Amino acid sequence: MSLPVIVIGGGGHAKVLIEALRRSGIEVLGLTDPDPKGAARRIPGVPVLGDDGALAAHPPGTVELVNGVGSTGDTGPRRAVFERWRERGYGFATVVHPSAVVAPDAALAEGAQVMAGAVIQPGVSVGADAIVNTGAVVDHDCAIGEHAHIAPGAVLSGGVTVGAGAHVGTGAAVVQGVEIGAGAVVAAGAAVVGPVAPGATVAGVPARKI
Ligand code: JB2
Repeated sequence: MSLPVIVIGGGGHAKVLIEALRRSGIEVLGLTDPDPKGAARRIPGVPVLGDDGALAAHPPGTVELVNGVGSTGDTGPRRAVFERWRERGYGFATVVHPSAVVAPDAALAEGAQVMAGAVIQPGVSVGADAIVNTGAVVDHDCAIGEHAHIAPGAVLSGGVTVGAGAHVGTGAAVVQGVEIGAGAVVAAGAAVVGPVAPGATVAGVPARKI
């Protein structure tokens, strides 16, 4: 049986995760946020345990954490949350919305999050703490690095590699076999037809460095 979970963060991403967790029958003990009152307003119906100090009452092994801090380009703050609590011995639950289609041989690492309506085809690997967000399509044999974010509606054709911490924006399309470097940002709606260097930002159709 899976452990109950605590969600770190009380914003938009946390709200979406809590819906996925509840639909999956996973017990959500509550969430933490540096602004507990604001979080309670934003996400009604979920116990707000306080700021992250509240985790002291829930030691590693008694709960799993869910990283509710999302990202819109800079994946650093999200990565920092994952690494901080991992170092203190906590494990992170892998979250898959029941409406997602995930091939049986796809490999989802610790803390990976696959949101409603996403499709993950055979041979795909999704790294630790990475997000495949609402309605994104990840076709066969793609490799998504840790902490990367494939935003809602983005489409990766077969064999695409996304480096650690990279962000593929909402509705972007990436042709087959392309490599997107670590920390790169693909703007929303871009069409990526060639490699993207680590740390680069690309936008447009076809996508060019900006
Ligand atoms: O260290 C932390 C921490 N840092 C930020 N610990 C805890 N417990 N909470 C933290 N937070 C909290 O995360 C902030 O106080 C804030 O309440 C929340 C972030 O909320 P926000 O709505 O600004 O962003 P988000 O990360 O939930 O969502 C972004 O990324 C998603 C993937 C949004 O832009 C969404 O539109 C997007 N879908």
